[in-house]
Amino acid sequence: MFSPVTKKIMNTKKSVTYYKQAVKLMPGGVNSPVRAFGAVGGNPIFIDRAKGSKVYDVDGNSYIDYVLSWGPLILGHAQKQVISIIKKSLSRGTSFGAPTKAEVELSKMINQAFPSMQMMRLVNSGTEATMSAIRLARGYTKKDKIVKFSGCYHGHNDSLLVKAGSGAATFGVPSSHGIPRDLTRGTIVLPYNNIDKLKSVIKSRYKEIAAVIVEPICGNMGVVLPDKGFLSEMRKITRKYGVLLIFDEIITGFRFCFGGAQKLFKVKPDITCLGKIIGGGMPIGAYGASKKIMQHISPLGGVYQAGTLSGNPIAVACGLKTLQILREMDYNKLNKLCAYLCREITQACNHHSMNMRINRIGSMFTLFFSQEQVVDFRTAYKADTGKYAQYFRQMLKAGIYLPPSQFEANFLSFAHTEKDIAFTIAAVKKVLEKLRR
Ligand code: KE4
Repeated sequence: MFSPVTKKIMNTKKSVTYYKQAVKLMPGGVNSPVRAFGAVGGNPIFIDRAKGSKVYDVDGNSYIDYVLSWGPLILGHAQKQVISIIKKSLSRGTSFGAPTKAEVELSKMINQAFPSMQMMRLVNSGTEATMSAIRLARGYTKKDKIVKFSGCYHGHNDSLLVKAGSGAATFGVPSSHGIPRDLTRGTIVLPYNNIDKLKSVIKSRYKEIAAVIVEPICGNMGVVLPDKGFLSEMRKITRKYGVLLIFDEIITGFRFCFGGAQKLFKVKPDITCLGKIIGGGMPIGAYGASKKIMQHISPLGGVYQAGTLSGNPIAVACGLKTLQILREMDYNKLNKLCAYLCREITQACNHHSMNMRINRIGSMFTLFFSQEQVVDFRTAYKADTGKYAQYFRQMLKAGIYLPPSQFEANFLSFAHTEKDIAFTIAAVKKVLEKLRR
């Protein structure tokens, strides 16, 4: 393989040692598949600690971090006030299994930013949030079918780990072993950004369809933006035919404003799912809707959902402090810094006549190794993942920690400095020079 372009990473011997032990104990040596570096090759580095925009591996190497734990660390790692509130909260106990004041405060804060969430439930992960939202939609409408879009990921719920089956608009096929076909038959998978297809399926099958679930801005096929009118037309057709609209804002919630895509695009979903940033790096998820819909959730209604650690005091304290700080932050400054980085990367790509595309919104972006505009899963899938893997490995050696998959989003935090961005741009230029040869 290429020699390091900017020798920054001394060695990763301890990561290799831990990895050899880890693979004997955990599938792939990890607790979530994408962390295994399967898509980019090589062994994962083991992180020892993090601060601000950087992570430090067990061998003492430092990396500018664009993964940020897949989105939650928008304030940067180990933010002083956040750590202090966690310590304070810890001293009062870790979990009570009973309601607390902080859950009221966090729910109020979320409701201020997401008025469509008149009522909500705090849960422990994004997967739990979307799983509960689907069950709520089915219970509320008394209908069973769910529409999702290929390339959108909503966590590992059986009903949603589905790929387009033959005759895509008929029923979905499990995209994982261990899921009975009966659990995916109720899921219709359509192409993202194809409003005509969605309209025709809803017009013909609205009597069976409980809800449409969508990442209003995709992060899980890489960043893919909704075409102009896609979300507003989706809202119109679902409202007209009595189909609920679920926005999965687990990535987008509080990512580019003190609200979500529903605020940016002025499209109000029936149910919203949140996660990641609202926990500030601690395990959390949330789903919410109008009072009328949420009244169907137990103990008020017949849709059951529960959780031992739901609304956990430490996670809630961390999330509440994160949102309190975010409410005062200048998102424009962060978004502009990301725009500058992406402009410079684009210029570097053009300089080297590299076939690459960048999709960006706010402080999240994906660099696709593709000459084609990426507007859905079909076009995303054409990207040169082999080239991405080389780019990833060279950038890692240069001290830049990118998502270990072409089909993920890069994130900036408020802790990323202009110096970090300049260092990153210099590394990109050197790596692209190398890749061109
Ligand atoms: P969790 O269950 O992982 O907290 O959330 C699932 C989920 C739901 N909806 C969206 C839009 C998501 O992006 C996610 C999780 N995102 C992935 C990364 N794209 C988490 C990383 C991982 O799986 O390790």
